[in-house]
Amino acid sequence: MAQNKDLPPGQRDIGDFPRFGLSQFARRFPQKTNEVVIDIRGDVAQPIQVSKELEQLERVEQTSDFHCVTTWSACNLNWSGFRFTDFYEACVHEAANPDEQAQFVIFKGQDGYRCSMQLDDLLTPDVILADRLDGEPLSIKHGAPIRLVAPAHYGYKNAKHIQAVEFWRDDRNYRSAAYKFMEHPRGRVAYEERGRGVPGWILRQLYRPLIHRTIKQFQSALSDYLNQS
Ligand SMILES: Nc1nc2c(c(=O)[nH]1)N[C@H]1C(S)=C(S)[C@@H](COP(=O)(O)O)O[C@H]1N2
Ligand SMILES: [Mo]
Repeated sequence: MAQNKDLPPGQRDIGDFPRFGLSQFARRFPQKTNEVVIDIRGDVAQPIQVSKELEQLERVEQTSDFHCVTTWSACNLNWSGFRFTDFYEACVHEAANPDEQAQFVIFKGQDGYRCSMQLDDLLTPDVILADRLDGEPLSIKHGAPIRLVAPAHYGYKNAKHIQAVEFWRDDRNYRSAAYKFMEHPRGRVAYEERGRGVPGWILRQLYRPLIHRTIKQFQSALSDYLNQS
């Protein structure tokens, strides 16, 4: 455990990388994990599907820390995948042609999860669509077949099991998976943008007591699932 490492405000190294999320998703799992298929839609000229095209992109490796909004952090995770900027430029921009004003991006997971990001925040070199962790194909535990890794943003922006990415002019078509206060429009870790309208340091206190039981819940849900299938 990198105990002395400087972590962002309010974060603690948990020394592990647990499966985690909102409790209503603990028992929901992706149906299709052997193949990447991402629907691109929203305010686009042409809705498209991106699948094998991804493999044409430069593969990048990245070691980064992961910060859950509930205050646990997992350090030095070794991801492999494709830069979101490359994905946007090569697979989305020309083929789907999103409206120039389409800054509001919604990610949807095969488990029904959804979260939003601003396009500008996604077009930085450390944001990747990861399909490998520690040299292995991404497991169901961590987002098979592909997930977003945005280390400067809280875990809840790092959508797992991605099945659709939508580019919208505004947030009219968006229903947050959680209570509204739980999702900050940007969710940057460095600025402690944990939630909307509630200071980050208050949410720290509110969330911290939930970590242990949430990890247990997600763990037993996954082992039940793996045992029955
Ligand atoms: N599809 C999907 N993505 C998700 C979630 C989820 O429940 N479903 N939970 C989010 C939250 S709150 C966190 S902290 C991270 C956890 O990622 P992990 O399970 O790989 O640790 O995934 C995020 N992305
Ligand atoms: Mo989280």
